[in-house]
Amino acid sequence: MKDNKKAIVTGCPGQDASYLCELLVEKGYSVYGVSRRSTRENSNMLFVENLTNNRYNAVTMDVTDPSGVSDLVKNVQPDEYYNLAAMSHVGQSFKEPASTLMADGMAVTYALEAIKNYAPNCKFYQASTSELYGKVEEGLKLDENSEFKPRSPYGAAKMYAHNMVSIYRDSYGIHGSCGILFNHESERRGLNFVTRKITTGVARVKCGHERHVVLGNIDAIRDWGHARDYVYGMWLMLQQENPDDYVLATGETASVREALNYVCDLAELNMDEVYKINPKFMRPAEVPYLCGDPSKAKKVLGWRPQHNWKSLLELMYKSDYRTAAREVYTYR
Ligand code: G4F
Repeated sequence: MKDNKKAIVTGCPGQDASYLCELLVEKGYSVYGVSRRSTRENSNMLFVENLTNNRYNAVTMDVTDPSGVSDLVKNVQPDEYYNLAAMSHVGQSFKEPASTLMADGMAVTYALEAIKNYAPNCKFYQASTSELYGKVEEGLKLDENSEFKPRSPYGAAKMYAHNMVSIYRDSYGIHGSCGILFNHESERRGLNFVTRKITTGVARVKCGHERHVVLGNIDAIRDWGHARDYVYGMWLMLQQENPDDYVLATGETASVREALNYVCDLAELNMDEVYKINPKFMRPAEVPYLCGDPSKAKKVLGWRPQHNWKSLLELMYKSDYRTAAREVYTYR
């Protein structure tokens, strides 16, 4: 690797950026970690900033501000740009469809324009998503050639971004790659995503802090892997000579119900006594089933996920249990 490669990483308060920044600093990059002022206090961000000393540069910027994005690219002259900033909660995107389009769609065009104009050799990674596929037949394993039919404002905005990367690749020769990532979770996952709601919720019930875990559609089926494995896949994509799109997934599925049951078993609790359903967590349109086929990433990138949904949930539950056990008892 050339001396002191430079990378811009957006979405720095998030789970994925925290793992990616750690990886890049470890590999000797100078990292410019972008976050909005309002999200700087997030614990993942502070964790990264503390850990990474002088190779990590915290940048406060909004990715929906085109002049901020182009100034950053012009000044930094990055070798790699990882676009992880997004309004990433699918359910919430129904409540704020227009701002989701700005953050998850338009911001990608601003980044691509900045790269085209000021750093045309910079390699670009776009966080695409399995939400692009929408409602598919159960049992199908989805790959890079499967049809995209998004069912949420989030999915639609991400589809626009996905198409723009391919357009800039074909039209201007930009090295832009999209990772079509299936659900990826970790001990750092936001508390409003279902795996973390389950692991933290069950841990809190076990410790007596709460009575129930309250969920929405527990019949949904997902392909869950560990975020640390997936950010390594992002990095691998940008080390290739040619840009391309890759599915990252485990190829295994479980329903939300199975995930909950598994975590309740770990906690030695009876699932039926632990959960409640609240329709407020149901979505206007659901994606009932998603399972990925990561064959291309395995073959071309040599990528292998180290975790499946069970080992992932076990790590998450143990971490959340340690936290809950330290908390003062609040419920009886
Ligand atoms: O954990 P989730 O909110 O993840 P979702 O919607 O699949 O999206 C995540 O993965 C995508 C990759 O495919 C990313 F692009 C996206 O940014 C995000 O990271 O929900 C998973 C499933 C859904 O079917 C949801 O309806 O769990 C169901 N669910 C049931 N009860 C719930 C709940 N989801 C949430 N967030 N909260 C619940 O109480």
